[in-house]
Amino acid sequence: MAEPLHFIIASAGHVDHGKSALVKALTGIDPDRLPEEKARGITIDLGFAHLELPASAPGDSSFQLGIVDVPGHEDFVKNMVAGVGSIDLALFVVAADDGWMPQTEEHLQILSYLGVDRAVIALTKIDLIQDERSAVEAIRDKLRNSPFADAPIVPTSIITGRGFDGLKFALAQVLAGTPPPRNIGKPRLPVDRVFTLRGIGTVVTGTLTGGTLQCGQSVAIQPSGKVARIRNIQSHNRDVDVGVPSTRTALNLPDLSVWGDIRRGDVVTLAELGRPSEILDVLLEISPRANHSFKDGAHIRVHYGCANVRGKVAFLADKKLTAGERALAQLRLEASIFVFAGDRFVLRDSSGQNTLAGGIVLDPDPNHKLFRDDARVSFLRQRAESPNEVSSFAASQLASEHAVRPSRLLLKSKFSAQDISSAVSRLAAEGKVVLAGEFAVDAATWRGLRQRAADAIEAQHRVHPEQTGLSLSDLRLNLEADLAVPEILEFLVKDLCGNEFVQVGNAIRSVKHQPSLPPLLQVN
Ligand SMILES: Nc1nc2c(ncn2[C@@H]2O[C@H](COP(=O)(O)OP(=O)(O)OP(=O)(O)O)[C@@H](O)[C@H]2O)c(=O)[nH]1
Ligand SMILES: [Mg+2]
Repeated sequence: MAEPLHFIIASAGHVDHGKSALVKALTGIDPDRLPEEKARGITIDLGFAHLELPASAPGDSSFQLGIVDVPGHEDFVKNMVAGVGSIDLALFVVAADDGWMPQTEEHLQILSYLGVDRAVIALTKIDLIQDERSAVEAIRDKLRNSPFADAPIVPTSIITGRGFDGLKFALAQVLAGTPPPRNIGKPRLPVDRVFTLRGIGTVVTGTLTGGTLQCGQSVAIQPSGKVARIRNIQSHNRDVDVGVPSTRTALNLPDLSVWGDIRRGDVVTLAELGRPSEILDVLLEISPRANHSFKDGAHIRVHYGCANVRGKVAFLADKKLTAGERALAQLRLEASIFVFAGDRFVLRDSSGQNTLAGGIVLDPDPNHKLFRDDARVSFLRQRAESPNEVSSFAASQLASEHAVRPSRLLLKSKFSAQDISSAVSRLAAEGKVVLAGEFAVDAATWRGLRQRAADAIEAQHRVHPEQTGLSLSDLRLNLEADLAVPEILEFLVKDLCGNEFVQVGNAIRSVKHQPSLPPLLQVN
């Protein structure tokens, strides 16, 4: 029997369309847990449940699903966005009697911005209408030109019990074609709840992605950088030694206080995965379905993971972005955030009323001053063209940083160390990168260094023909300003000595050079 596969799904859709009732009917768990939610009959904050689904075909894996139930009310869209940051599939809900409504559309756009391209559509409250065919057709029509255009639509009713088996079957079918969650050795858990339990201490929950976390392990809390040790891990209410990707995960972090040490929106990760940033270079897009534009310099709120921060947009070239357009931009934030290259985010207006755009991080650690520099622009264009291409990311990083240890390359990215080192080997085989000991050096940088070294040696021969050549210490002095890392000089010398040059003791000379007296001292 194959191991069960873990996936995270989230409900989405307009207020009162039956999302929480559906989650309860599917799982037996009421996701509305706050007294105020019970009193008002609406969801305010995220709710959670879990479900096991049998395999869709004999011999296949079964599924363990973590379910996030989101609020549909327009006042709580920010909570909705916090719930759908790391999901594999949307349980997209439209009430048959009410049809397509404003937050149905807004949630659809948010999901597309975050790259969620799989869904099962539940046409709820089917007991309240007569003309089922027209209702299904109307939804299909609205889904046209969206990532969910071909998603199954399943009519359901909590009154008659109709549709739940069909819904589970549809979920299993779509998930059977969904790539299993990736373990790239870079665990991140965006925190969605923080609480304290008597005798246990601080507990945080979230959806773990990108890697595993273990009991006893030391973790970093970003953006503060605080360090803590995991005492205990639970997944779906069971103690586990190791938390795995795409599972709802609770971590007991007794070293931290709920008063100030950790809060919703923080990310639990590993200290070696880098620092947070306040400036991001990004590719922005406005959905072709949107009915607004926005301008250079706009004040916005960036929603990523379970957090949001205020900031300002600076477009690279454009002055205005309208529906269906994309643009390179820089986000300048009021607080630092921990994101990776390749992460997706949503921009909402600063008052939190409207969803404006979405985007993908191209560089989480850009140089603020170089934003409009030509080399920088081509770097960003290259990444924007293929945001999932590890080779293109590695090549552009090397072109910009010149020489990097492969183990430090693209640390804050969604590529595994293995993906990155294979990409570097490929680039080396193609002659785009030179491997110099522990460093990978951009080939153009290497050629430049080689040329400058050759020029310096030839100049030495001209000025001091009586000497053996240029001493290695003088060569180092000559190249100091251009050597991205001093350690690569040794490899440069080896490379030079491969053909036109030769090392003699502590000096390097051209193979053609024969020491002779300077012209002034030569006697005819
Ligand atoms: N007749 C009928 N009523 C339903 C059905 N599903 C849900 N309801 C009712 O619709 C109302 C809203 O249901 P909820 O599940 O709270 O809706 P929701 O989408 O979670 O709402 P928010 O979370 O606030 O956005 C409740 O009174 C439910 O009993 C259904 O299939 N048929
Ligand atoms: Mg609800």
